[in-house]
Amino acid sequence: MAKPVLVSGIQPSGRLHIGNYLGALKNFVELQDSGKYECYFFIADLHSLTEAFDPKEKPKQILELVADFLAAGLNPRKSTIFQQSQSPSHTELAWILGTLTPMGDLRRMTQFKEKSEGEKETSNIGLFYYPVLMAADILFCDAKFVPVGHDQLQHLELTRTLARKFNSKFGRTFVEPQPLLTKTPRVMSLMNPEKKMSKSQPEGCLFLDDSPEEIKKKIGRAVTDSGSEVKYDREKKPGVSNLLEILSSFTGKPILQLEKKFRGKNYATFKAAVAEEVSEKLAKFRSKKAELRNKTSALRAVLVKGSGMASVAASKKIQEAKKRIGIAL
Ligand code: LTN
Repeated sequence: MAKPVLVSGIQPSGRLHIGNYLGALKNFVELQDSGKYECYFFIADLHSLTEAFDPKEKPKQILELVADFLAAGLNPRKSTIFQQSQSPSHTELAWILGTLTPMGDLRRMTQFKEKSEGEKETSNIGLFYYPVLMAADILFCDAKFVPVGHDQLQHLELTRTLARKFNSKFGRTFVEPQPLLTKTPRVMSLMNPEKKMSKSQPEGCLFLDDSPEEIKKKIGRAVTDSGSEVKYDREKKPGVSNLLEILSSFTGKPILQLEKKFRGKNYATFKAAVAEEVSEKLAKFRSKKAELRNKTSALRAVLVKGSGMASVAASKKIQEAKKRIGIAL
């Protein structure tokens, strides 16, 4: 029996932080290495054009993300690693799916509402159309599973609806995908634990390739809460809880066990332990990334090969869809 297909993507829009790693990349590697799936992982460069960007930075961001993929453990011999824009059938499929998508469905999308807030008429159409392109990313390869965070569930639901709609209108063509939710909850900013960790506030953000000194400094300065106990309480102790959550994700140990371990210890001791664990767990990533960073031709080669493979699958699928619709003569 053929293995079920799995697909996911990340936008190339700057350095990855531990939230991206724990919420996505770490999981991608585990799924790949489980050997249970035929995996596609891609650089969602077309999606990344919906936000402000500098064309001089874009190539660096793309290659940087490939290096992140490989340094984290994705392997082009096990997974198809590709660049979205290098598979033209993706956008073609998105057009067709768009003709089945009610405007109201896209207007209701939480991500669209948030990103177009206050600029209803000037925000770009790409932001509005984003979920349809995402549906094409998933449907082109008959993916059964899509590892995503909670914030993408609504987009995945639309993908399922579009697959169903197309199939019932034109005949069975697409597989209805299911989300594979990652266990990790939201990683919050070290400086403001009520807000999601984000690269736009670098002091509160642990980047994957931060040096051990930077990690130590940032965690040392992390906001803690009143009191002195290392206890998990998202409401009353958001700062400490966030650090416990991070420590738990990196060690795989339950929060309860960690609370016990740090009972009677002060915040400084706790923070030092978190910093040490995080920088040790990222040591392998750091050195692999440093090694890969300047090998741009090898990184390019990975994308060229993967994109070729993805293009073949996508153009087969678009051909099938066109036949169903009646435009392939
Ligand atoms: N929207 C996603 C990235 C993304 C994606 C996809 C994920 C684009 N296309 C298809 C899974 C499947 C994000 O920003 N997290």
